[in-house]
Amino acid sequence: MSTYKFMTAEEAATYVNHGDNVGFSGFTPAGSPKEVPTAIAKRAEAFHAEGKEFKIGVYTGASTGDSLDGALARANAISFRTPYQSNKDLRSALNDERAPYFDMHLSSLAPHLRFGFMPRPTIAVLEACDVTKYGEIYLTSAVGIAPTVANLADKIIIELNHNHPEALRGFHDIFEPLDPPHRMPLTLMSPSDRMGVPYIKVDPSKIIGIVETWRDDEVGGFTPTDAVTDKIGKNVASFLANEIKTGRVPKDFLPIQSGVGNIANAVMASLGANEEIPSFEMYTEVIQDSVIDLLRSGKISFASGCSLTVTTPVLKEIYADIEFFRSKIVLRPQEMSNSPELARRLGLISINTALEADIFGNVNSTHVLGSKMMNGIGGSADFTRSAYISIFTSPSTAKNGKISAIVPMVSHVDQNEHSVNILITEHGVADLRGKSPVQRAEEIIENCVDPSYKQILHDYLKLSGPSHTPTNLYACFGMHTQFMDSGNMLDTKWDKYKTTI
Ligand code: 0RQ
Repeated sequence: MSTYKFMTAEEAATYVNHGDNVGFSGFTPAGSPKEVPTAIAKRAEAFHAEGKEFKIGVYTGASTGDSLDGALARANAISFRTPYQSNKDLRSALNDERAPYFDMHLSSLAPHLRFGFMPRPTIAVLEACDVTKYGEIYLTSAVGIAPTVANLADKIIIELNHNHPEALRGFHDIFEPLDPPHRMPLTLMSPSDRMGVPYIKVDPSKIIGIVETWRDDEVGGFTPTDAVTDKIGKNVASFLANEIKTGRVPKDFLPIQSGVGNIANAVMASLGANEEIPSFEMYTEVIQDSVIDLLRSGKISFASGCSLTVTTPVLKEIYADIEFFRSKIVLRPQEMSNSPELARRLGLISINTALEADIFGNVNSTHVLGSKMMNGIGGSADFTRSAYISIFTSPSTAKNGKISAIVPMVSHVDQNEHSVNILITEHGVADLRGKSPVQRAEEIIENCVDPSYKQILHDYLKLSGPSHTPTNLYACFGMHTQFMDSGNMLDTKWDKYKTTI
């Protein structure tokens, strides 16, 4: 360690210049650098005050904390951003076209950087709990794309975060595959297998400086479970318990992947509480608070993820009991945690969240009214397309019932009807497997749609004559346009549209 130069975040930021592309560690606010990006944002503001340009391209694992995405967005310092975000100021910036954003599958980012599909990150800023003089970097609460950007960059800045204990060494399984045509199989046969090493190894001469910090991850809390999210969680759990009973899912169960957010957190709590679901493993990207409770109770026996996206009190509890968790958690690069090859081999049950779904089973998880980006597709499609069973959950309505989450046609497609197996709302479960579009529409309207919208959707189906997928191109966005006009989809009337019978 003494071989490296310790410096302030402000000094480290002077190595970052206008036009640079910077790769940051982290996945969600977990493991994302905090001091250096904030200092880069201040540097950008100083340049802008002098009338000079200063913008950088930003690569990270997924979303980050406010000290990275928020600070850079507010400083108007982002020339390009990928692959996922969830910060309100960055969301405004990209929706106002002030920060070009490329929403992409998380498993694809590291290989696409290596392939040269996007500009090479020349500087890497990595949060670490330890660095050896041999250039072995031990990461903190997430991995993300850190191994790839560390290898591709010419210069590496380490944020040494003393809030993460050196005892975290050993929690990571770092492996970077070769690229085609030399790619070999990822050899994991179960979520707890390992195939890499616990550190990133770089040429120590690339490490230009170490910035010390004691700042916590900026993981937000969760909205407490309410009647709707609780019912969604219970519906997921009883659906899966029934799949075990019928033999469609093996009786000792399969590994679970679960998405981000309040609903995902509630779903995991319900799975934990259902006595018909046996103890299970997770092979997922984000390990949230509810997973930690279930690891403690033994309901989850092992969790493989890309990040420990837990609130600060929960992270402190993990660190206080780190030897208990050592044999139960592994953190991997997103190229492994989100690998479609592994999702298919391990037989994952994927559970992700939709903003809206249509009556045929297409899912939109990213765009409000087709145009405003919420967060991004994240890893949802990495898992959905390759899962043993792919499940999407959503409350049946949003905005106090003025929006139906089930519509005639989604206003943006993230997952298509060919990949979505099961749709679950607080009202029930639609099993789309093996059903024609018309049968799927009946299943979804009957089981998932809020009662106040059932007739509107049944009537929509009558606007089209017999066809494989009865779509009326005049009316398919009628519920959306009604919301834009009156602020309530319940006002939708179909008689103003031409029928296509
Ligand atoms: O807005 O808070 O202003 O009321 O959308 O909804 O209920 O808080 O849901 O926190 O579970 O997030 C899809 C965004 C859900 C998330 C999404 C409004 C609603 C509310 C959020 P308000 P909730 P959650 C793993 C896998 C994509 C990536 C993914 C996500 C807000 O799960 O980003 O799955 N998923 N990755 O009111 C307009 C609709 C709406 C709507 C809800 N139909 N129209 N607004 N809202 N439905 C993770 C990673 O890959 C890192």
